[in-house]
Amino acid sequence: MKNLMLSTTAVVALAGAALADEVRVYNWSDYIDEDLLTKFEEETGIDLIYDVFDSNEVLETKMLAGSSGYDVVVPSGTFLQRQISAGAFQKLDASKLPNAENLWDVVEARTAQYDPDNAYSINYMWGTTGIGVNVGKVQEILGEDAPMGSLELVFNPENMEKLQACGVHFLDAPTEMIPAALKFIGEDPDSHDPDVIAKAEPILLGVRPYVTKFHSSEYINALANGDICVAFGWSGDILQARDRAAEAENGVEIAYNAPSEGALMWFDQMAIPVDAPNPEAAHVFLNFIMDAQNMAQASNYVYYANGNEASKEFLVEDVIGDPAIYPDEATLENLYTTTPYPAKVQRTVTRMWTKVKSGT
Ligand code: SPD
Repeated sequence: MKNLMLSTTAVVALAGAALADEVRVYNWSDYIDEDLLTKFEEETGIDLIYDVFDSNEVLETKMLAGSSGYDVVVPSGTFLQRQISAGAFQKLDASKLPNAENLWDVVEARTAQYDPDNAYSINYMWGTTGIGVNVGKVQEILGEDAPMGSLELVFNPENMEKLQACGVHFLDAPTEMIPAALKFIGEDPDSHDPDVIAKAEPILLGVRPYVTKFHSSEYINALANGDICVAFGWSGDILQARDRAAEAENGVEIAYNAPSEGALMWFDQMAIPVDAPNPEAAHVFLNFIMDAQNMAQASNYVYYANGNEASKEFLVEDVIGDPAIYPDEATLENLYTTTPYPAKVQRTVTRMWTKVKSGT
């Protein structure tokens, strides 16, 4: 009788158990409910080694060098596309992923632009890049009508000069910050034309003196603790900062706004490296993640939308009902996506970013 109660995940796990007793996963920081990791080990009997990163560039360096030692990694769509072309991933074995029936065709249609037929990846989470504010502090400095939902807040030097006193973090992510600066001046954020991309440099250098730090994960606690008042960061991370501040009852009110001028929409995809030590266990992990209740538990914890339609009935109202997480039609129309830069343009972008960060 007991066997009859086994979930699909456990059945698939047992089938692969002889080959798979360890899985190594490399995911973004602050991106999962750790109870799910324990649940995976208990349900499948597979040991899980879970490491984190906060930069696509760091992950890409490992993927392109090979022999990362990881079984599952999570690049964003544009990076995934380039890494697929470089031969970094293996095709998924659909026969080992019965929970793929839970996936959401609307998201699959969008992720197919990076991974045709979604042959190499499944969507984990998706979100937007925008502005996190400490509402009280920003209004104290810029007044009640502070442009908290506009790129004016972070790219207009007059605002940034005033905000530097309370602290501003920018993502250390050139492929996000440069498109945002281009959007601010009305240029195509997905331009691959070096002459257009060059227009982002004076915008970024103009506010550089007022940026406290370029970092892609510290801003969560820094916002929550009141150590900074503005972060240009990722939607769910800023919403997690909002909750951490509320839990601490420290009087800090954090809000997230997708910029009114338009926000980047991105997709983080789980994929199996071509040289994964344990692809069997990797498939078991992906199938576990695609379980509707597991996926809902992850989204309910990290405040990011996921690509799993069946999970929606298990999402709490604070998540499924928040247009900052699950955008309504009007919000969706104001989101843009980007495509990978060709190698030569990428080098230009990397050089520009080094210059911006050093402030010279
Ligand atoms: N803390 C998790 C943040 C995940 C952000 N994903 C990166 C998206 C890049 N476009």
